[in-house]
Amino acid sequence: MFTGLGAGILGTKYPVIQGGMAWVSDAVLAAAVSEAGGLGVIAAGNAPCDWVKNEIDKALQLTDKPLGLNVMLLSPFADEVAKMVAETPVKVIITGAGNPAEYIAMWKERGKKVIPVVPSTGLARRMEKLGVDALVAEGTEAGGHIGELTTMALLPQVVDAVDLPVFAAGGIGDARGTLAAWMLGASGIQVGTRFLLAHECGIHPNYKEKIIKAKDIDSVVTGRSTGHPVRILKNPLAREFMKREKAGAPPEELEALGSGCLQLAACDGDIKGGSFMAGQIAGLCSVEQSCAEIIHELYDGARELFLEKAKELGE
Ligand code: TUI
Repeated sequence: MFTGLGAGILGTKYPVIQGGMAWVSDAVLAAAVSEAGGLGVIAAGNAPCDWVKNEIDKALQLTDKPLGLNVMLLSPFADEVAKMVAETPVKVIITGAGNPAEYIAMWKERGKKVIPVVPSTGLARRMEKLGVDALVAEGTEAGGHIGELTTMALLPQVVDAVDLPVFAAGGIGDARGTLAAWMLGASGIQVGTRFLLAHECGIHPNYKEKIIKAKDIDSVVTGRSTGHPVRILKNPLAREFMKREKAGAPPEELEALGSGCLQLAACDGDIKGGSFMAGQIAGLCSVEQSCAEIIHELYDGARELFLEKAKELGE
């Protein structure tokens, strides 16, 4: 078990990572989060390497604070992106949706901080042996591509399994969630859904509206049958996907149905045909704020809450 805050490893003021959300986390959002003292993260998602390089260059013009890149390992461009980012000034590399083993030595040789997202203690231990700097333990409450375990169950088990800083992700949307993560042993947090409502987040207004209107039970998990479970908000696309999945549609048909739909949601605001990825905590996210306000509420709010609780328990 590692104790202490994770801001040191990130080189940031706050141990708060902005989740790398495909088609959402671009240069503007990432730079705004970094300027506000968190770790801004550009999401490579499924995008071509040139697009990712361009976003990195843009973000470096907007901030001189530490920046991260999320490498989505299921992407057809993952290998190219992994090699490209090694040669940039990006300080932190976060990986998702797979095992980054083959890239870790290359990134470490280039002085990068490497932080894989893990859905289990097994992968956490394997990553520690390969010399990563920290982990993100992401529970199934998260939006997008997810694992099986809840944050509540996964986080303390990962914390006990390794001697590395662990950032908690999945279901964290306010000061209470941040404090709960600390209490479970996290050194920091990764937050996605709440940043969808940041003023600096350039997604289509329809996407923001869907988050604001979302209730606790408004997300569903599609794609379990294809081996790529993805949490999205309910809409006609989600219902069609579930209908075909239930009817036993082949994985290729389902993959084809889902392909490109995240872009339709984030860029075009296609209410019916878009894939609106969001975590279960969307029901709690209802105000649009600046990145600085969000980080302040999460981090300083958790500190205040801790002092209040300690007083309450001491009485
Ligand atoms: O990666 C994410 N969330 C994402 S990626 C994404 S883009 C996408 N679009 C369509 C289909 C699939 C992806 C949207 N949201 N979160 C991090 C995360 N990583 N969640 C789960 C995992 C994970 C799963 C298995 C990490 C490692 C892993 O390892 C398996 C192995 O090989 O051991």
